Amino acid sequence: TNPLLRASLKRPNILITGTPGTGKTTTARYIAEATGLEHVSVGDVAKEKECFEGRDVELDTYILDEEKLLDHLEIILADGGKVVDYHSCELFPERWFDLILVVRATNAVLFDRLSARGYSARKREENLECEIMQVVLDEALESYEKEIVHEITSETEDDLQENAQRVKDWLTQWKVDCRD
Ligand code: DAT
Repeated sequence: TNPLLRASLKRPNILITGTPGTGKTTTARYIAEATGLEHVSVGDVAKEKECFEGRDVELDTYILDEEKLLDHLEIILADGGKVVDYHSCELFPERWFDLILVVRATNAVLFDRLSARGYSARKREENLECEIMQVVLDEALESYEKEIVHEITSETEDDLQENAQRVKDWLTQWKVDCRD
């Protein structure tokens, strides 16, 4: 397609991903507020549109109807300008996103947050291991161009401001690049 047309019609979509508890939702909300982009919680869309096939009792999670979820998301993301948050990233088509932020957390921070959430010991351990093994980061690097994948942290108010500023700067550059 004509890049000029694309630039004038489309805004970028940004994916905020990471292990549960790392700070995706907090970061995505803050970035949306700071940039004027719209926050889309994939978990909320899945719930609203009932994209579940059942419940995994052992893992204490829902079983996702991926196809149904992706169909709904495709429509939501079509016009761009969305800040999407989800704890996984390999299920989405690569073309959907222009920037991928992987939120990382230290073991101690994540342990406290997951405990505060009332996660079972098993679920907490699984998520801690996921973070230690950098599962989501590797997933992102395998699913998207390395150049658009960035690690960030979200522990303090300063982090939120800094991350939002980075995205604002990135958006400015993105618009310039689209004009070229
Ligand atoms: P996620 O969406 O990745 O599961 P979250 O955004 O709900 O994580 O954050 C988990 C907890 O950590 C929540 O109590 C808010 C807190 N938190 C996240 N980022 C923070 C930050 N930059 N400063 C202070 N608290 C933060």
